[in-house]
Amino acid sequence: MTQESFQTRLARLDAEHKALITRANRPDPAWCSGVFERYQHPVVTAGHTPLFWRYDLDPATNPHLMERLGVNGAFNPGAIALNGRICLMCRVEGYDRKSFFAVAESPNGVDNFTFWDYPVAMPETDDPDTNVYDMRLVQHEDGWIYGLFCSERRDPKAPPGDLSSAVAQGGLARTRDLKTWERLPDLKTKSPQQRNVVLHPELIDGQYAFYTRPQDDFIQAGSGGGIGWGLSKSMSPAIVDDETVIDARAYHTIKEVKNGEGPAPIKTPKGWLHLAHGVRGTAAGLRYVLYLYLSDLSQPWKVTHRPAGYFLAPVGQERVGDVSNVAFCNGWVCRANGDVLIYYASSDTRIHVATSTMDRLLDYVIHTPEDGLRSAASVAQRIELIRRNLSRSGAR
Ligand code: M1P
Repeated sequence: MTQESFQTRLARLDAEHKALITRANRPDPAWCSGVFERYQHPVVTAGHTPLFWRYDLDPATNPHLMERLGVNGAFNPGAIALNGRICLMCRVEGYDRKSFFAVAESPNGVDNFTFWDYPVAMPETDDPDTNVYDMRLVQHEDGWIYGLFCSERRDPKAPPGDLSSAVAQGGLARTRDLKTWERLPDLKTKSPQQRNVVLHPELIDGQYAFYTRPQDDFIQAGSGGGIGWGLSKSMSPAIVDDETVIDARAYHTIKEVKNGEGPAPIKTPKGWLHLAHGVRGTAAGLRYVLYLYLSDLSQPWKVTHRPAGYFLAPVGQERVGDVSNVAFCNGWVCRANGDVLIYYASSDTRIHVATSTMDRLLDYVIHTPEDGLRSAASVAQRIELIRRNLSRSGAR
């Protein structure tokens, strides 16, 4: 077989990469829920990572221009507006299955995402992480930008032949610029496992407040009842002695197997707006969807509104990927004009944006009825809606 020359192949790869990262992205006209817009293309994929991260570009050491350090996926990003740009702290996963953090920035938040030249070199603790992922970026009122992420290590209690059992803990770090990071000790709680740990952006009675996800096992929530809440006197070390479940799992709902706080909640005039993921079991495996809830402004641990069901579920090609049937979100940005950019990943593979406004999201969260937890209650809700619609003059 004839092979392209090094230079021809490099020029082609370069052109394809440039075309991908500069491709315009518009709302998908076929999607019309009224709650949010979906977009035609993912905003960040493995293909967006620079060629110089993946290929040795020296013809002397890589004459076949082989992809030596491939990238498998880019997903589950934290998000923040910084210096007028939208920055996504992406979970980039190499072919070697290790995840790391890297910033992709865009001028408008919907296209033209470009990775910074270098990924984040996150400092380790004395007990090095095997894998780090799913960073929440929180601009805290104390002035720091905190990064909260899952730090995963092999279970020290696993028998020698068990190379899968792992322990997940809440990794913590802080920065001013997303480039230089100070690693803090992992969050301490009484739960054997922690994932989806999020920092509340404001102090509560002078203490740091955490959303947690107490869990018995690496995958299974076990006795872990849902999204927890707890306070710590400091961030270094951060110690939560008491976790109270504020958003519980429930039988036959979208969050019956487990749930987890997404990004840090957004402060609105009506309360704290939260985005979370819920997981249910199906014959085809777990299904991850996103939901919203609202909590009290001065007592954020008190949930005031819980719309039933999901707000966003994976559709079409989003349903397929390394871990199929997953929508996951740990990053969103609320602009000063009330526009909200929601960065969700599909199937642990790629990143999408959904756009909405604070007004629409509050309308959705406040006026969508709660889950009645029984078919009969759901039918009653629907009949009530149908009656109101049909009794309107002009209705059919
Ligand atoms: O594979 C789906 C998700 O699984 C985990 O989320 P959770 O802890 O809620 O089960 C995480 O590994 C997440 O990164 C992943 O997207």
